[in-house]
Amino acid sequence: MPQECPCHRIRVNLRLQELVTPLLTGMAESPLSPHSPSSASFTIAVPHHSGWSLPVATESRSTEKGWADGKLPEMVSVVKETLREASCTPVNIAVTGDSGNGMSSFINVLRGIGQEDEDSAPTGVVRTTLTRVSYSSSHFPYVVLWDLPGTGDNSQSLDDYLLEMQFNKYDLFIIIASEQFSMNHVRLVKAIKDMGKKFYVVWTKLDRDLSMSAFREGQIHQSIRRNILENLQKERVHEPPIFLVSNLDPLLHDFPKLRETLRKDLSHIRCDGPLQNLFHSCEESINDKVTFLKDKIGTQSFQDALGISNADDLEECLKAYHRHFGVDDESLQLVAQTTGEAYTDYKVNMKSQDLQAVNNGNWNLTLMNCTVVKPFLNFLCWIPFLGNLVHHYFIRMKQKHFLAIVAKDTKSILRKVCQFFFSPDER
Ligand SMILES: Nc1nc2c(ncn2[C@@H]2O[C@H](COP(=O)(O)OP(=O)(O)O)[C@@H](O)[C@H]2O)c(=O)[nH]1
Ligand SMILES: [Mg+2]
Repeated sequence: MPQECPCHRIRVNLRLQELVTPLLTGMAESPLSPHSPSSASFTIAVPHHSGWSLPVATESRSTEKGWADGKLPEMVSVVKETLREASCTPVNIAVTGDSGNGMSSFINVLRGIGQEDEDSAPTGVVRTTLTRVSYSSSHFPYVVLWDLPGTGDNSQSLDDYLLEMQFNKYDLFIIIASEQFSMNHVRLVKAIKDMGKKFYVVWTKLDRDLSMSAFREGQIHQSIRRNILENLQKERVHEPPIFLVSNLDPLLHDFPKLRETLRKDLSHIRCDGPLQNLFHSCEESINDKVTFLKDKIGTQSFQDALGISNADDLEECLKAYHRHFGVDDESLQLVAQTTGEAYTDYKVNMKSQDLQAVNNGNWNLTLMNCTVVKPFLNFLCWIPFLGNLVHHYFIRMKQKHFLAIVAKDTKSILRKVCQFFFSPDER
C-alpha cells in the first residue's frame, strides 16, 4: 500500500477549495445569529472549510494531487461538512399581500407565538404595519421573516413598492390573501415570477369562509383554489403551492403541509447550489485522477503507488483501483457508517464489482475474451518481440478500461451519497 501523506486531507480538498474560495468573498459581513431578528441586512453566510489552504501551483504538488485526489470517503466528508454549513445559511422570506389580509398574524403563527406576546408582530383591523420589520423563529433557525406593509395604498405604484421593500433581496415570497385574490396579488405574482423567485400563495381567514358559507368544507376549498388559479392563469403562472389556513388554528387545514413544504424548500434554497458545485468539482477531481493515472499506466511508479505487485494480474489491478478511488469494501463500509446506510447498497450497483462484471459490461473486453479473438491474441503472444508488444498493449488497454469503470462507479456512489445527505426523508 502507498504511504499516506500527513497533509493528505488538505491535498484531497485542493480542487474543492477552488470552488469554495469565490464563495468566501463576502464573509466579512457578519452572519446572522440563529434566532435574533436583523433590521436590514440580507447577509448570506456561505459554507467554508477552515482546513483548506490555498492551492500551490507547482509541478510536484500537482503530481501529488494526481495520486491522492478523488477518493470517495474524503469527498463524502467534505459533502457532509458543506451541507452542515450550508444549513446555517440565512434565508430571507418576504411576507406580502394586501393590507389587512393577515400577514402579521401569519408571521406570528409561523413563529409559534400569540398576538399578545411581547415581540409579536403588531396586528389590527386598521393598517398596522407601516414599515418592513424582520422576525426570527426558533422553529425555523436562520430564517428571517420580513413582515412587509401591505400593498393597496393607491398613492404608491407597485414599482415603488417593490423598490422600497427591496424585493430583489428575498429568497422566497409568501403572498397572503383573504376574502379575494385581488389585482394587487396578481401583480405581485407577476413581479416575483419575472424575478425567477419562488413563492407560495397563502389564503388566510379560512375560518370565516367556512363559517359564512352553507357549502361543505371540501367545496369551499375547491372554489377558493379555483378562484386563485383562474386569476393566476391570466399571468400564465403555473400552479404555485397554495395553502388555505386560518391564523386562529395553527394546527389545522394546510398549516402542517405548509410548514413541511417550507422546511424542504429551505433545504433546497440553501443546499442546491453548494451541493451541485461540490459534486461537479468532485467529478472533475475524479476525471483528473483518471487522466493522470492513465498516463502513468505501465510505469513502475504507477505500480508502486497503487501497491500492484503483478501488473499482468487484472484482478489485483482492479482491487488496487478500488482502493485507490476509495470504493473498496473497507472504504465503502466507512462511507456507509457516515450515512447510516448498508454498504452493500453501494456495492450492489457497482459495474466494477469483480472481474466478470467488468468484462461483461464492456463490449471491447467481451470481444477480446470471445472464443475467436482470444486464441488469436494468445497465438500472437508467442511471436517473439511482436508478441510481447501485443501482450502489453492489450493489458494496458484493459487496465485503462478498468480505471474508467471504477471512476464511473465512484461518481455514481458519490451521487447516491449526495442524494442521501440532501434529502434522506424524500428518498
Ligand atoms: N378570523 C380571522 N381573523 C384574522 C385571521 N388572520 C388575521 N385576522 C385578523 O385580521 C386583522 C388584520 O390582521 P393583520 O395580521 O394585522 O393583517 P396585515 O395587515 O395583513 O398584517 C386582525 O384583526 C386579525 O386579528 C384569520 O385567519 N382569521
Ligand atoms: Mg401587518
